[in-house]
Amino acid sequence: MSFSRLAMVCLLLSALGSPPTLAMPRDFRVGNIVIVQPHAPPTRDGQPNGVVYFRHIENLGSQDDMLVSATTRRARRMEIHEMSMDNNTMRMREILGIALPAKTRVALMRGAPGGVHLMVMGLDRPLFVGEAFEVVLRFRQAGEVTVTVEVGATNGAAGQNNHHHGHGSRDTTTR
Ligand SMILES: [Cu+2]
Repeated sequence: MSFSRLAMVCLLLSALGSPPTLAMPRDFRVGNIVIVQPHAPPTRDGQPNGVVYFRHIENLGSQDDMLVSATTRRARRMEIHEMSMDNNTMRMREILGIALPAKTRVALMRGAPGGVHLMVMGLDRPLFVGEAFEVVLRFRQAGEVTVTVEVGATNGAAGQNNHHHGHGSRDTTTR
């Protein structure tokens, strides 16, 4: 390959590597914990709460770990939730943490078994597609890490924010 062609390829690659507007979810690491693609669906005007999902969180270590808390400057507080069926009604409740067994990858996408997610309670303003915000995650063993959460329809389910019951939104019942 000639030098100029190589230079061209490099130019193309660097152009691809830095998309100016369309942000892609990224991966983060702290100790043996890898946090893959933190993302959040957009929220509507007046909707007080949002949700953060991950493609997965993986524990590469040989010691069990647990995600025990999360915080963000964008909201009053965050909680860890899981979904369950109760008399044909989907409910969610706060749990103490997300278990991350050694050498295991835990799926935390919308619709994944268990329906575990991070709830962002009391947003300062709506989450818009294309923006990003920082969340600090605390793991019992691995410690603390700041991740960037991309807002977008990364799960192919845009506009379906109404699986969240009982958190102050009026229109939470599924029609
Ligand atoms: Cu929730």
